[in-house]
Amino acid sequence: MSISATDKIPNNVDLAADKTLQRALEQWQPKFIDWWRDMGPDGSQAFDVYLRTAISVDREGWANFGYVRMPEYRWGIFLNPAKPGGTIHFGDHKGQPVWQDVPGEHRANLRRIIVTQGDTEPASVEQQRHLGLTAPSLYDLRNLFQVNVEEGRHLWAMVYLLHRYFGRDGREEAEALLERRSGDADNPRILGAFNEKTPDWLALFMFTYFTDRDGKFQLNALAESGFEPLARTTQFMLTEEAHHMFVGESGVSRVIQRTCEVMNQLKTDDPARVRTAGAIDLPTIQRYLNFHYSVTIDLFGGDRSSNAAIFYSSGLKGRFEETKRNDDHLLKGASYKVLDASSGSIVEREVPMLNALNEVLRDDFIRDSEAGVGRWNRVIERAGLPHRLALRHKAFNRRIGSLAGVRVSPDGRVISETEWNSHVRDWMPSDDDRAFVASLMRRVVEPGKYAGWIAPPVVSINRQPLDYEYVRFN
Ligand code: BYC
Repeated sequence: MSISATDKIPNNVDLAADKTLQRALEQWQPKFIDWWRDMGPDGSQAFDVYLRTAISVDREGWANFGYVRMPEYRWGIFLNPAKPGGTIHFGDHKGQPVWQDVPGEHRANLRRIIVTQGDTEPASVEQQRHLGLTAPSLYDLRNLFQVNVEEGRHLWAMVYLLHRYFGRDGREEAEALLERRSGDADNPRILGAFNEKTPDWLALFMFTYFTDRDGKFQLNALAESGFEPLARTTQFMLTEEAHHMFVGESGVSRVIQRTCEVMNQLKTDDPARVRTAGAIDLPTIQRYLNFHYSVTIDLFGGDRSSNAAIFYSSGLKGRFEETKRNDDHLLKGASYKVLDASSGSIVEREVPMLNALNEVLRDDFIRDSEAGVGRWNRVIERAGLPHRLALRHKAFNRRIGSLAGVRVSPDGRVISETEWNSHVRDWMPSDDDRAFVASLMRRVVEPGKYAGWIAPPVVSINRQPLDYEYVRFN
C-alpha cells in the first residue's frame, strides 16, 4: 500500500477507515510534538537534516532520503505485510491461528510488554537530548538525529497498538509514555538503563552498540509473537534498528582508530599522554564498555522469571529466531544453566528452561556482542598494538536478578566490598574519566571535518560525499 503524502499520520494500516481510532491518534499527535519540542534534540528545531524517512515497508519505500526540518519529520505507522494463514509457533497455543485481536486472558501481560517496549523509545531520545550540541561532525550529528526520529517512530508503533487494541486503558498508557522522564526521581522510565545518563559521544556509541542491541534481541523475540499486529510492527522496526547499532559499532571503532594513531605517533601507551594529545585512552574506552555492557545485560530481566515463562507459554513473546530452533517449542521438560552466587562463588545451576528464558535471550545477546568487540580489536591489531578490549564476566556489576547485590570482579570472582571499592576506579568510568571525555566534546560543523578524538567514517550516508552538508543550521 502506498502512503499519501497528505495524511496527517502516514500509515499502512488504513487508518482512514477507522475514524474513532484516527481521531484518538490525532489527539495524541500534538502531545507527542510537544514532548518532542521539550525533550527531543536540544536546539534542533530549525535545522534541515538529511534524513531517511519510511513511507512504506517495501524496498523502495522504507528508506527515503532528503532534507527534513526535524519537528516536521513524518512519524508514521508501518506494519510488515500480514502472512495469510499464520499460526502460533511456540507455547501452549502452538499450531493455532495467530491472533488478530488481543486474547482476553493475556491482555494484561501483552499490554505490559508493549508499554515496556514503548517506554524505552522516548527514554533514549531524552537521554541523548543534549548530544547534538557537541557532535564531532555533521555526519555524526545527522546520524544522532536519524536515530532519534526513528526512536520516535518506534514509540508511535507501540502507541498505535495501545490505541487500536486496548481501548481506554491503552490510551491512558499512551499518555503516560509521554509523561515519564528518563532519570526523573518521581516518574522515571521503567527499565534501569534508560534512566542512566548518556552524557557524551563515547557513551552514545556504547549505548547504540549495546543497548540498541538489546532492542534488536527483544524486538526479535516480539517479532515471533502470536499477537500478529505486534509481530508485524516489530519486524519493521528491526529494519531501522540495524542502522542504530551500526552508529554504535562504527562510532566506537573510529574512536579506537584515532586513539591508536595517537599512541603510534607518540610511541606511548601511557593514558595520560594519550589524553594530553586529545584522544581517549584505551583503558577509559574499556571502562565505558564495562558500564554499558553491564547495565544493558540487566535489561533482559531476572535470570529466573515466572513472567518470562508465562510470556512464552502464552505465545506472547518467543525466543530469538524461534522458528530456526530445533526443539518442541514448548520447553516443558527442558532445562538451562543460570549463574548463582549464593555460596560465595559463582556456580552454574540447572533450572527449568521456561523460567530461564530471559537468560537464554541474554546469552544470545552476549554472543552477538562479542563479534563487534572482535572487530574493534582488529583495529588495534592492525595498528600493531598489543592491547585488547573484552566483555566482562556476565555477573560483573549486576543489579537485576540473582546476581544483584553481589560484588563480582570483571573476571568473575565474588569479592568483598572493600576489594570492589579499591578497584572500582579501574573497572568503571570515574567522574574524572567522564570529565575528561566531556572536555573533548565540542561541536564541529564544517562539512568534512571531524573532532580530533575520532577518525572519519569509512562510508558516507546514501553514497553522498563525506563532506556533504548533512545538516543545514539555517
Ligand atoms: N530495570 O520477572 P523479571 C529497546 C523488573 S530496548 C528495571 O525478571 P521480566 C531500545 C521487571 O519489570 C528493548 N526493572 O522481569 C534500545 C519486573 O517488574 P515487576 C526494550 C527491571 O518481566 C535502545 C521485575 O523487575 N524491550 O527497544 O521477566 C534505544 C521482576 O523481573 C529490569 C523490552 O524490554 C531492569 N533492567 O523481564 C531505544 C521488551 N529488568 O513485575 C529502544 C519488553 C526487570 O516486579 N519487556 N525489571 O513490576 C520485557 O519483555 C520484560 O519486561 C523484561 C523484564 C525482559 C524487560
